[in-house]
Amino acid sequence: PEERLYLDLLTRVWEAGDERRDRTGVGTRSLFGPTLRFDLSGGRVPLLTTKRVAWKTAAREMLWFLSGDTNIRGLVRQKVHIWTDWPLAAYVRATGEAIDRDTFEARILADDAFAARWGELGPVYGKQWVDWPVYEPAGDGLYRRRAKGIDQIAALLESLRTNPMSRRHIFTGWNVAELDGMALPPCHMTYQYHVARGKLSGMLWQRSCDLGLGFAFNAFSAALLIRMLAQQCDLEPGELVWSCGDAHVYLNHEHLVAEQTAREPRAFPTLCITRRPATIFDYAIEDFVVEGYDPHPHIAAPVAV
Ligand code: DHF
Ligand code: TMP
Repeated sequence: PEERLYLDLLTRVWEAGDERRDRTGVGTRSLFGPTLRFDLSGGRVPLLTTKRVAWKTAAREMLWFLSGDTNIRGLVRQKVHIWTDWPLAAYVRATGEAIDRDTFEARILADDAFAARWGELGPVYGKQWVDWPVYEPAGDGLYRRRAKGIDQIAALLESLRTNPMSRRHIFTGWNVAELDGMALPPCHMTYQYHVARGKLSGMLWQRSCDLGLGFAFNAFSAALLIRMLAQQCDLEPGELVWSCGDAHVYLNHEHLVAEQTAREPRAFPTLCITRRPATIFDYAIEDFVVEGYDPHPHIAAPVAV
């Protein structure tokens, strides 16, 4: 099974990676520049089978990106907790208040002003993808922000439809001028697409990957997005090419590496999209069905904040 590519990378990074202190203080072993390719034909998606992956959580996150939302409230409402730790850490840093995750999330849900102040991740993925800010001259050497920014996703679909052979099917979250305001600078930062023989392939450039936690989500999400885009352009799915800068394993994920690499990978499942929504922005979680997913049990691992 194709999952071997991932398991081999996990092993290689763990055994041969450069051990270093990282931003989080946890420590990682890291290798630079791996590329993995996954075949999406027949509806197959790279959803890991050597541990159960919460693919609906990843799909909800992708829909949240496409909605342009950057506040965790929209995720917490759907019981998606994967982004809570960063606003929570900012809150604790700013106020010194000892508050647990559940209480923090409850306040995000209950209190509009609290959510607006503390649930915001800054101009991260969703903002840059569908509303990249544009400034225009307002006279006297001043610039004013245009009410509506650039919708990179709509522009991408337009270019896929009208000029499929283009080498410019790209969108990116890496807005250099706005990195400072983001809770985390984008990890899955640049996406490029390619049309050949009626198939849509996609490449994800990920600057930094937590192989034990983030990878499972990132690979599935990137494949899901290719599938949605392909459906919207009447193309068949081609390949996902995943290219990474710093590919690392956190030192406190040793148990995950040992357990997961000891397991026998199974065939990847298939993803069925049960409806054709009017636009890329109209998908709902109910539209996605994963078939033939038979994973080994989940392996819990701490996330480095
Ligand atoms: N920081 C680090 N250190 N690693 C990450 O993977 C990461 N990912 C981010 C933000 N910052 C990050 C956003 N994506 C989980 C998965 C993806 C994600 C953040 C967190 C996570 O905790 N996954 C667990 C639980 C999943 C669940 O809630 O169901 C897992 O076991 O997959
Ligand atoms: P960094 O900004 O110092 O690179 O830290 C970000 C960490 O989060 C790093 O371990 C990579 C990980 N990460 C992923 O692997 N995938 C993701 O989608 C996100 C948001 C983060």
